[in-house]
Amino acid sequence: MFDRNFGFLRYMKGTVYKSTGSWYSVKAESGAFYACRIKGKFRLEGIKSTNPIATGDHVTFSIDQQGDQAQGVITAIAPRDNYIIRKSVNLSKQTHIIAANIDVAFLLITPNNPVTTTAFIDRFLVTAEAYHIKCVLLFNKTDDYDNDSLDEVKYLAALYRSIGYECLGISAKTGKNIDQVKALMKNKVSMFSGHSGVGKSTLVNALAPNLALRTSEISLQHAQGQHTTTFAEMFDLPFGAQIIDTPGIKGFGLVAIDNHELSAYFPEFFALKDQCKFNNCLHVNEPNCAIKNALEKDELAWSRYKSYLQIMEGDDQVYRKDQHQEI
Ligand SMILES: Nc1nc2c(ncn2[C@@H]2O[C@H](COP(=O)(O)OP(=O)(O)O)[C@@H](O)[C@H]2O)c(=O)[nH]1
Ligand SMILES: [Mg+2]
Ligand SMILES: [Zn+2]
Repeated sequence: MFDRNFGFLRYMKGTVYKSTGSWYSVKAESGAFYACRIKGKFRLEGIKSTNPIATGDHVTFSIDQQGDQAQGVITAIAPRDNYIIRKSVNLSKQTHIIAANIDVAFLLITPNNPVTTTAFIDRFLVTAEAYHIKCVLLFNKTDDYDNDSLDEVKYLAALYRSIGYECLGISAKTGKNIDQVKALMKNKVSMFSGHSGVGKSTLVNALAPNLALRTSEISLQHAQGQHTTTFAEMFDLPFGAQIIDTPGIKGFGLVAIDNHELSAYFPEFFALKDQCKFNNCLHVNEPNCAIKNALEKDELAWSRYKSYLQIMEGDDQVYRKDQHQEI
């Protein structure tokens, strides 16, 4: 194809590693990075977004050679497997896409220092399910567990494994099972989440020394300030994996979940719901509810049901409809 000046216009495919709002750093299949702009409008089905292209997006771009400086123009964006959002700071109806095409979300959990509750874990898993992102639970600081913590983590790992979630006990400090984390990350785009203090930075450091990520180092107050917009950034790790760093964000942005949709994001509830008497059963007050029957027989965990009710009743502040907040 020729451009106006009869020079060759090269089209290339690449992945967005960084976005600043007007410029994008795109890594081409060749491995070279190009600074790119957007040309034209990108309409994305169903999303009112302040930013049409985000870190993790797969794009097509053309190269415009201007002297020594090769500049790219993004001309197309591939359909996303998934994306995570947060509500835009100023424009109430708009959302900001933080990142796209995440293969695995790792949730770091510690029983103590800090405490990670099942309510928090379940809220995270529900959001990951709603976003169609695979989730792995990493119980960190195993080197530091007393007997009670060990029992609790064993119980939780068995519970979440029975639902279908991969669980791994690790120590970012001693390196225990870090190779298994690497194996889970290989050839994939990963994201790490969890409360402040669970060991995210220590883990990233164990995976890739010298890569100082900003993960959650910026306070929420700062990140929500008027002129600060959160931009995620992707990094290559030396063992053939990518990590998406989301400064100031400890989890996902929230999707609005309808009460009738909610049990679809609890896989073990979803597996039973066809056996409820009413096909629109919310599993709360209805008779002959398969989920409540299973709970009575201890075939389902009460902690999961409690989380389900909390999310449904909106006790959980962040789960109001039409709100997109971080968790
Ligand atoms: N004993 C122990 N301490 C850890 C481990 N991982 C992290 N820590 C400590 O936990 C604290 C918080 O870790 P950090 O990586 O900053 O957590 P972040 O806020 O999630 O990034 C630091 O004092 C770490 O040294 C671990 O596997 N074992
Ligand atoms: Mg940190
Ligand atoms: Zn039911």
